[in-house]
Amino acid sequence: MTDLPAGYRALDAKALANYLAELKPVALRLGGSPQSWSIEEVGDGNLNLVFKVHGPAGGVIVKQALPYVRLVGEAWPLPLSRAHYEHMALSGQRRLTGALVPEIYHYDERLALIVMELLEPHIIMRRGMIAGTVYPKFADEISTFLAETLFHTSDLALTADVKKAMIGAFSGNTALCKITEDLIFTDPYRIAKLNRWTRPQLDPYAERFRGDGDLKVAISRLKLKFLSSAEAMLHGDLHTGSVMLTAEDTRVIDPEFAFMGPMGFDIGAVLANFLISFFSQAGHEEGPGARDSYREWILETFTSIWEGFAAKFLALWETQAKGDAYPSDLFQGPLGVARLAGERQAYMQRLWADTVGFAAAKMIRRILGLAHNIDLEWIKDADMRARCEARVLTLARDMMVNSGDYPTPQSIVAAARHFDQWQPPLGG
Ligand code: SR1
Ligand code: MG
Repeated sequence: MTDLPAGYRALDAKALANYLAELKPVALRLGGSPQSWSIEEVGDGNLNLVFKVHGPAGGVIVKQALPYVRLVGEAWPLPLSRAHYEHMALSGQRRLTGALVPEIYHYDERLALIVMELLEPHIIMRRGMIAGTVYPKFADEISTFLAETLFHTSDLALTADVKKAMIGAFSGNTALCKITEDLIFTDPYRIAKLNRWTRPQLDPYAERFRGDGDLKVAISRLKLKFLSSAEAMLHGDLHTGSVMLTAEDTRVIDPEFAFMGPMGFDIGAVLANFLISFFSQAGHEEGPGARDSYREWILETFTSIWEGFAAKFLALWETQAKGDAYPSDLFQGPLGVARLAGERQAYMQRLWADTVGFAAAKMIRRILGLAHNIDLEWIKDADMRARCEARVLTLARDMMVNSGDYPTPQSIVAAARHFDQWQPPLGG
């Protein structure tokens, strides 16, 4: 176990009530006396404690980091400092996107604890998509979140000194980055103790991926980019479990994996989870085809997320480029303006290619690695689940190795439709 800082203790409901009673603004928000508060531990993520607290006047969420990985237990220590990075990222995202992230009411570095806005009646997006719920505003809101957070923390918007200070500020979040480096970019492609998959059905896929030289080169290039490309402040774990929403309101939560990394990693995370959801629908629909219109919504939204992001990011670049990259002195006059416009298009194409690769990596890790998604895990029939998973794996492998075949979101949508009809061979 890592050494715990003086004063740290993991809180239970009673200790939390006593603690919150001393935080006057929070106690006021809850109203009544601590005895009248209901406190429920609701954490269903892989790492932390999460408490929902209701009082007669209102509610709050309290998130506390544990000194180990909750999913695995005390045998896997994890620094409490992740709460510091989460708090820093959440504050930055709030400043940049307003109400697209929850409001923070209190932060306690010693207890690695954040008190924040209770989001009700919001639910975790992944659960909503398993239930087949349409979120008409999501593409617009998540593309705004991505464009604002990525643009404004990049060299396009920041001067080099400010950007480097940000790199410094996030540079200590190494343990969380290491989780990603291992679980996403390495373990699924080798024999690793924590890997798991639907067995025996996917045994041939797991074995093939471990022996696939082209795939291992492709994932290693992506890992190098993740390790070395400090383009912007990333959320770092932007899957559909990190989004709480209603049809009207989207909030991005849980940025404890935040660091300065390649933009495509965040965008790819969102898109990967849409593809996983798309392929999982066969395992959730009442009968074949019953979720067809929902499938269409997923694919339309997939395209709109990238297109919305690209349009908003380019608009920010055209109007708010105050950073040290692409100095305006070098792009004066009609010729210079035209060159810069062409370069912006080339930049977006490169960013799209990164996004496709990172999305593929995120799809594969959820099927062959440690941490899986309930979109697929909740499919009880193992053969059905394995068929859905084999489709995800097969598209993801092609996206990663033959990324040039996927120059647009529409090209991925077409491939997704194709693979959704495919009857994959299974092992066992
Ligand atoms: C050991 S943590 C496993 C996963 O949970 C988080 O949500 C991240 O995705 C991480 O990779
Ligand atoms: Mg999380």
